[in-house]
Amino acid sequence: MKTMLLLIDVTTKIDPTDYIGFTFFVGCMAMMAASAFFFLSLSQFDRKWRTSVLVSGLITFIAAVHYFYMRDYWAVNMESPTFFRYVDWILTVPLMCVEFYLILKVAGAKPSLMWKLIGLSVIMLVTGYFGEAVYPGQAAVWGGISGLAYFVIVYEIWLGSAKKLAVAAGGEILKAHKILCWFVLVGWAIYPLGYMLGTDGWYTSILGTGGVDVAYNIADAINKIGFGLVIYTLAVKSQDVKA
Ligand SMILES: *C/C=C(C)/C=C/C=C(C)/C=C/C1=C(C)CCCC1(C)C
Repeated sequence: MKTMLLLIDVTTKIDPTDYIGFTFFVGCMAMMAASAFFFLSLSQFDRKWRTSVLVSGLITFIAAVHYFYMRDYWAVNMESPTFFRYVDWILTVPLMCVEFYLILKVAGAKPSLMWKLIGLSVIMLVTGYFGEAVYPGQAAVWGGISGLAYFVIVYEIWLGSAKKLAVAAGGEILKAHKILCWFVLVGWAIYPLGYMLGTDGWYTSILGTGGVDVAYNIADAINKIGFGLVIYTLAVKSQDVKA
């Protein structure tokens, strides 16, 4: 009974000036549309690329489900759905690390590279969650630790062993790797910015507060859908070369 009332509430009362709620709705639809696109395109790819495109679809699909809950949560409580946000990330960010591994496999990437990136991303997200939700009084410290893990990921893909494998693979794979690297350097950098807008620390006097959900929602759309499209394009191009 209680759930029913809540649902009625959500569908009837959305403030027309609630632009944050708007980005939750658009995010939800964009993630759903992207998932349909990736899943329905699967049959056109051969086995080598199918897994990569499938993972792209899983990333946007997992996000779509979380956005469905997050937009409800926001509409009812008018506060950041931090818990759902981090559950989404802890599933999707490691999958993005898997994508790096999958496209570099042709150049001989080992599972150890994948686990290293996954491990770093988990450290980045767990410490971020501590700062944002568990120990908000020490948000700057936890954010700093999280930022270090993020920095190591950036180093690994831009200059470390992942980069060497991409160069060894060459061609379309190197091109795609480079674009994904830019996503991680620029697109992912929106998240620490959002974090600083949503927590208190030395940065608060400079940046002010608010807008954290808009930052996260925009970043998610860019990174999850954009990332998937890079993989999709790589699969299409690699297939053309073969035909
Ligand atoms: C689809 C979701 C993605 C790509 C999420 C990425 C999240 C991050 C790169 C988060 C990074 C953070 C920092 C680097 C420091 C502050 C805490 C975080 C977790 C917001």
